[in-house]
Amino acid sequence: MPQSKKIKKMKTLLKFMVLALFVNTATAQFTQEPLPYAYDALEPNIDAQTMEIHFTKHHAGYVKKLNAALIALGKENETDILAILNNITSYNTAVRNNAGGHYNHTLFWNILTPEKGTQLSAALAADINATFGDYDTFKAEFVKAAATRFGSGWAWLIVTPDNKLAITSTPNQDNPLMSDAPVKGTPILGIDVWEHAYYLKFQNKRGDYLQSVWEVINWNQVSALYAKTK
Ligand code: MN3
Repeated sequence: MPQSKKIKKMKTLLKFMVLALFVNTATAQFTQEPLPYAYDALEPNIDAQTMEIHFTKHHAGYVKKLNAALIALGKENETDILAILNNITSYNTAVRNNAGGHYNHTLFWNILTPEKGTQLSAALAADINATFGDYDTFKAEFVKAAATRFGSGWAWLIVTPDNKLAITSTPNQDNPLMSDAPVKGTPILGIDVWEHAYYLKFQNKRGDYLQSVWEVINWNQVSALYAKTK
């Protein structure tokens, strides 16, 4: 092989190596955990088509766009979603919306279950009674917060920094972990009230969706998050 051809070959190889290195560094890190149940597992409360679109299009889209937004900022090595949320005002809107979207949906999938008869722990039940009066009042206040959230957003049960339970709601993909949240705290329950969460089955009847989704909440998991947070 002539010398010039050898050099050309080496140059091409080098180009590929540099490209591979670049592609490797610019692959951001956030990924979707698998859904902990089948798309149709929450039927009839949440229909299979809604679950599938919600998981594979909406949530997947937030993850993809979060990674792209971090790469665009040269922050593709950031791997801690909580650190990002806690410092959200130092990022742009793309990171805000998509980091929120990723965190919120990951929580949402995990506090739902097809399992019947999950239970509030004694400690969480006692705190709910002490904070809201009784369980029915708690449910009514939560559903009201979710129903009256104007436009797209979320309703939350949180543990505040002073260790108290509180109900709050946020617009868009914001959440109470964000540094500029009006009511701050760690979510132990979050319900998605974006129309994409219910419109196929419930159309404009958000109230019917809220009653329905309430029946598939995993109270064991909410109680475990409460125990971990308190
Ligand atoms: Mn959603």
